[in-house]
Amino acid sequence: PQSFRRLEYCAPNYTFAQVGLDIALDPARTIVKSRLEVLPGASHEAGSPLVLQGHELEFVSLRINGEAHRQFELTPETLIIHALPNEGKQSFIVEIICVCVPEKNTSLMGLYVSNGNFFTQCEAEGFRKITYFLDRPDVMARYHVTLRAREAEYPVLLSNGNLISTEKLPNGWHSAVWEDPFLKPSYLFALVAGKLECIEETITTSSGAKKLLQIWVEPHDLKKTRHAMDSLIASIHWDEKRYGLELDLERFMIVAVGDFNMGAMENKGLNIFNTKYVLARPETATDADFANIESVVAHEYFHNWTGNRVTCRDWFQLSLKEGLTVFRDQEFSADQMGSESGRAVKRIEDVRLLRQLQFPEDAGPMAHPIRPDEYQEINNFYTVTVYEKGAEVVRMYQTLLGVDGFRKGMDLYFQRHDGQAVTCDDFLFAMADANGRDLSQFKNWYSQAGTPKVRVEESYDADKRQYQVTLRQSPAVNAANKDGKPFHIPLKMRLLTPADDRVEALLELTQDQQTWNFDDVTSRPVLSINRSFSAPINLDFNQSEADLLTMFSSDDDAFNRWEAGQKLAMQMILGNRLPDAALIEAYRNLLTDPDLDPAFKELALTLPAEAYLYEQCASVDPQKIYAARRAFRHAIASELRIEWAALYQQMQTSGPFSPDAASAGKRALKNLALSMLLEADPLIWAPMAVNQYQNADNMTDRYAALAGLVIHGSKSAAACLEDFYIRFADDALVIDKWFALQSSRPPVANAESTLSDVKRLREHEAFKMNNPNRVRSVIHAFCMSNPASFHQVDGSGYAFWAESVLALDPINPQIAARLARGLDRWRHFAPIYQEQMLAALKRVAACETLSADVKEVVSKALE
Ligand code: HT7
Ligand code: ZN
Repeated sequence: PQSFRRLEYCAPNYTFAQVGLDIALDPARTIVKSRLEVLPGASHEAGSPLVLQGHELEFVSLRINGEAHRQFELTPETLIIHALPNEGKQSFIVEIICVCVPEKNTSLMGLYVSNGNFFTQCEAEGFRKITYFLDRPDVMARYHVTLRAREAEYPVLLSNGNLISTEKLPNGWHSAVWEDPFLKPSYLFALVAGKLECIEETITTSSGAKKLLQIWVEPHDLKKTRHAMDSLIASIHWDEKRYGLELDLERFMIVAVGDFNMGAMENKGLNIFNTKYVLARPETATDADFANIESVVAHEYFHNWTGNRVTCRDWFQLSLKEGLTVFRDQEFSADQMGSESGRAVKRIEDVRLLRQLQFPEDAGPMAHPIRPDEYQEINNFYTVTVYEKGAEVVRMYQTLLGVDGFRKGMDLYFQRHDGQAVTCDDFLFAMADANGRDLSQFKNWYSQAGTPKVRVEESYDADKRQYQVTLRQSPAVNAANKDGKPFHIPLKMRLLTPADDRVEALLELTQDQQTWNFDDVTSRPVLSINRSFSAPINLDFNQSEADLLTMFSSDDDAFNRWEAGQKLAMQMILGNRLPDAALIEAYRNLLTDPDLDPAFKELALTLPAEAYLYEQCASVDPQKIYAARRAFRHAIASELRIEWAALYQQMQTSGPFSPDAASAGKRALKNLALSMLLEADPLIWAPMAVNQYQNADNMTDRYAALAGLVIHGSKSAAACLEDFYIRFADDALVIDKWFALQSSRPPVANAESTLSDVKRLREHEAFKMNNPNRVRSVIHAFCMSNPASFHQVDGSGYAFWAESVLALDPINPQIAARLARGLDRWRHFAPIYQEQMLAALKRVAACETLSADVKEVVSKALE
């Protein structure tokens, strides 16, 4: 298979000044006419051909400067045009006509049909499925787009930028002309056509300009768009206030589509969203859904500057826009929480996700630096490493430079690079230059994979009242990280002493080993280090359980307070121990503390996920870990049953539903209490859960009650599941929840296996193999989010995985490749599991017609 390498980057030999597109939309035969004003590019050599990418297109004709042109070659992936009139610096016009077939496009890349409407997805390399083009992000052009379609079926015609004109055409057709005033790469092109309606708002931005905001959905979904609109308005104001960045278009549109490979897409002025990240009403969406919508709307909006105005030179630089934009959306969501403790809750949630998903990726066969050096299929590199670790790297600039220093860096970045396609180095130089700092060692974060480990050793001299800490870093050594150069690691720390000595510092660990001394420390302190998770590392620190308990009850850094509790629980679970009396007492004190944020309590009493526990083991036995974790949970549930019952009452909310952070936190703690009560005494508490299920006025509470009944194997679960399906049969996103809940059910004593349920769900009339959300809610939920049911010693879960990857691949390689990642870490498991996983991997690898996407994943797993 072909590999692409970062260091082989060549500037384009041609570029486009203007792109004219005339697209006659027809599901069976869409005719695309392009008119390209071509100029010599940075690497132009006289006589060189113009090589355009094109994929699954029917070529019709080629003209140059108005004349039919016959000197060209067609390959399955390219149109190579020779004998061009390009001597000197003059531009020439290339006109191409080609045809694509949207109704047959199940990959959901390029132009496709979803529920009778047309949509596009061009990032990363989908534009070449619409027309022949220099489909690379460093070719930026102005687009003038004419859309044509039958008016009765496609009354709405949208594209990027400003609407210039509309026209009625013969035979029931109509057209719309759109012009985007900004330079953009092809991956930001979009069109939408169909029977859609919108809600709209006009807002005034910081310069006093009026802007039109629209959210387009299928008519029956209009009532579910308010939260997305509020989130968009909040995002626009936040970007003005925090970064001085204003919306640059007269009109900004969001469109929701039910068939979509990812969360959303930041096409210039025409963001296209998975319905999951737009549609919400209290009766159908959970608090988590409301929060996700807010953050995804913000993320895509923030791309308008970090991604669109300044874009990536090549796809190796993906983290330039994604890491930065995730950091921005994290900061936005933290600010929306409305309190300091809310900010900490958001930070804990983000770190939890990073450690559950990114740390394993960084330790497995697909490990790559946030700026990868090589790929076979770029779609496989939209990873938690590029996104979430990338965001951590951006956060470290802010930790090192301060919030003001970071802002200066951002200002310089836009001053230097607005309208350009640039690299991660350009971002680093802007940060360094704006602050007069040498960040050359910081570059290692971009080039080395793996989670660094930092070992902590400490000593205290009571006579001298001196405390000493030594830190040693060891970059993870793996295939993707051969050099193992030391990172520049910012570690926030504080010494906790009864006298509150207020010793606080930002330690910059830049060498393999460094020692710091602190004077006037009145007694042996407890070291609180990597506060707020200031660096994405693993700490190797043998802190005593007594010190961890001190931190769990009193660290003023909420992240480290939570972390101490996680560490205590983790050590006990992995040692197959139950919580001891001291820990139960600490839990009790925390749960009954009237001053603590309920959302924080919920996080503190939620045990580390199985995926994170796996990371602490040399050889994983999923069944043993599940049993130990479940026993630990059962003990917390039983020992604290009085507290749980009290909390269940105290955390009831009154008045109309609001998704704000404080109300959501109360619901989260109430529903954790319900789940714990079911864990402790399922027969006693099931009626209360059924009551909550039946009487809830919002999806958070209804779903939590249903999940509690299903997970704890209650007899009432079946009837409630049936009721849920009938109640919400018309709402695809809620039916996804119904599927996902059953597929992610952990093993229940005396019940049929979850796998047999999943196989039955796959035959359900509402299951659709072509719809990514539905597939994710059944297949991915089982294989990727239900470890205790998936990892069976008989290999039945893995056989199902192999079957599913092979079935999905011809339909949608991206979705299949995500699933293929499910066995990445096979070498990390106990031998009895390994053998079965290997057999399943080999079965997939043996398929001769695998997509490049799946092939890359399974061949790296088998390397
Ligand atoms: N930038 C967007 C990436 C994306 C995408 C990539 C490949 C295939 C389909 C896709 N849909 C969206 C999403 C984002 O980070 O905002
Ligand atoms: Zn993004």
